[in-house]
Amino acid sequence: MRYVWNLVAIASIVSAACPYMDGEPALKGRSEGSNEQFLDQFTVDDSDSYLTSDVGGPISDDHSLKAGERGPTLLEDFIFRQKIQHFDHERVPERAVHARGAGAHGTFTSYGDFGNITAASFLNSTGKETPVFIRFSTVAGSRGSADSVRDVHGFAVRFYTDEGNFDIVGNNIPVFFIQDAILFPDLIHAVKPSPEKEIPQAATAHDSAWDFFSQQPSALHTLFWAMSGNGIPRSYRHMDGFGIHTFRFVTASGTSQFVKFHFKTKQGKASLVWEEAQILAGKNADYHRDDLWEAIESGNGPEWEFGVQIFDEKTAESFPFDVLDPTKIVPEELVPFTPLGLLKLDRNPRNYFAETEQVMFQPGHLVRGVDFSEDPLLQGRIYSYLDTQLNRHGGPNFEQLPINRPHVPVHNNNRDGAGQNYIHLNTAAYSPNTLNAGSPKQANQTVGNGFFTTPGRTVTGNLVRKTSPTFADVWSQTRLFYNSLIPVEQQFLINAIRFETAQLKSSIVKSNVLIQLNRVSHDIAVRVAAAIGMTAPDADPSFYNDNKTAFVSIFNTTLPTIAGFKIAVLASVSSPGSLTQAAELATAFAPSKVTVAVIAERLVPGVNATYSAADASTFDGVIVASGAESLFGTNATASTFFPAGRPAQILGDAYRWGKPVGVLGTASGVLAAVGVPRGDGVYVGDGHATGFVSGFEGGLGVFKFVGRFALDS
Ligand code: HDD
Repeated sequence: MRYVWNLVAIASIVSAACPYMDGEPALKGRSEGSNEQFLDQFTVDDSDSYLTSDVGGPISDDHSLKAGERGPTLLEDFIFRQKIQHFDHERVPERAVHARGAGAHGTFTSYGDFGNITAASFLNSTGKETPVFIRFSTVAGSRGSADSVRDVHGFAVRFYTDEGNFDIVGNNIPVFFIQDAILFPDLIHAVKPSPEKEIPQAATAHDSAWDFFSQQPSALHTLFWAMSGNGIPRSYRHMDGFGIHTFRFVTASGTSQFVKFHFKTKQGKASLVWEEAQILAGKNADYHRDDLWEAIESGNGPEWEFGVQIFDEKTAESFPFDVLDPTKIVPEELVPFTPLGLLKLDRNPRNYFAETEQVMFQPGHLVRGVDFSEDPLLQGRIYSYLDTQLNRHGGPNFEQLPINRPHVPVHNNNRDGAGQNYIHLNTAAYSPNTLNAGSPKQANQTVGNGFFTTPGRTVTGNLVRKTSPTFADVWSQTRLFYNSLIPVEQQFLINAIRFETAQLKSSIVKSNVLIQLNRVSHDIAVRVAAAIGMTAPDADPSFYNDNKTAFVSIFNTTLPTIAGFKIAVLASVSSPGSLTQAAELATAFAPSKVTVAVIAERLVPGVNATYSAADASTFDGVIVASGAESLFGTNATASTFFPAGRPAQILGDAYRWGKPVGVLGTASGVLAAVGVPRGDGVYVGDGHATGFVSGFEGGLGVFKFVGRFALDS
């Protein structure tokens, strides 16, 4: 038997767990290593081992202990009881929100020494590396729901800094639905499936959600972002992340400024279209987690530039909105983005439960140099996350789980509790003490490099249960967002609202929705009303503005990289030439890190998937190889290997969903057969890959050919 916690690993666990051992703490400086190195000490390798009980003795557990071969199982069968009991307790409560998600490890590298704006140590020198773990998620769905549902997406980042863990628990949308944390249970109850039927899963296309949105119009701005392409990103890699609230950066000497945290994707922002996202939810419910996993495994780990919008409190007072209101962005025209470093994900978790499921983020995980603002949504979150972790873990020691442990030693007087891992040697677990020479000592701004609240941060006021009047205008920035989209994005947004509101049963809710939409734009209200058999209220120009901001549109850019994209080459086993050409295409696309999946009727060498399994929604582009044309059009050969018309459907869907499509050599005739007109994003090659490939790569960078989508006249 070999239980592979080797002696070195055990020694480091012991020293990690015993912060009061003689000499320097063993983990000091470990944050310079990767998360992988840190977590190595907790891994279990079962190779070449015998099965043991939970307490280490070798056993066999493939039969229960019975009184006779046909007899009952005996109470003395501790092996049976241990195995079944552990199984019975395998699940922990899923997250109350953001239950569905995927995570990965990586590294943050600081661009410089930013000591002039923050005392945060992970930003104090050029090239300084800090391990990170990010978990992406959707909000409303259960743990087993589909990745491509329409939703706000979580973007939670943990920096394992050398002064403790710092979490930014953000979203891919820079604003939030409500302005006061006390409304969060109301928001979530309205959005989650109905209590009696638990329907619909992971969707807001139901009455209670829109009842809440229209009664609580602070939700409109976030709702508009979610109904746009931001609600259905191409992948986790293709979305930005935002800290949303205003925070403070504080320097070592105590001067502070407001900051907004941003993570800007280096892959470019890209979005699915709605029908494609819906079909994808059935064809590959794990699409986003697959994409992230594959990108990292193939060496194309995604990157984000981390930075802030930084401004002093006096400047904030000049803005026509309140920066403490989480339903507002600070347009980059007012305060530009200051890049601080690069974040790269490069390692997948080795155990989903231990790492991704047990990571427990908290907005209250702050480090020296960062402070809260008075945003009432943020204030409430500081409580809720700690509380929910207690519920999920069943006790207060969840910070000791490997994925949650800081990479620096923990010294405090918190003691005991379920699942206590540490063997504390200090018997004077209180402060002040003399029996342990006063340790652990209090650390603050000047002593011990401690966390400190911004000096001079003052608040005054009467106790009130009210929203600040400075939070009252919830329509102007909703309209600012809408104005800043290109026409096809505006159309998608309107179509999304049409799709959702057409499923509402209550005409009162529908008319309340129209009242609110009309305060954003009369045009939107009219266009939605037309789809749901209602009449829009009269225009109210007192609400309207023509302002625009850059950086919010998704569809008007070309992606900076297509690495990690996947295209389908449609081939036929009855045309060996088409398979050869597919293989040539795979080689030709390899330098741009685009993967080719060869699709054919059946699996033979060189074919990656069958027509019955393949679907256009899972590919970023589709090419028909020369020789595969017999599978298309009215004379297509019937086959028992796939549903009738599937090859044509893959090509046609790809075109309808705005993807680049291509045909080579003798397959060029299939365009007409499938009803795909020649035009932007339709590539026709003479039978050879060369010039064709670079054109097609350009099409992948365009990603969505927006001219193919209809606009309201
Ligand atoms: Fe929250 C999870 C993001 C408001 C209460 N939230 C959670 C996660 C993300 C966010 C990304 C998943 C973290 C992970 O991957 O483990 N939440 C936000 C953002 C908000 C926000 C960006 C507004 C700006 N949340 C918010 C409020 C409350 C909560 C106002 C309660 C008062 N959120 C929770 C929670 C969760 C959570 C119930 C569920 C699981 C967890 O905390 O760890 O406590």
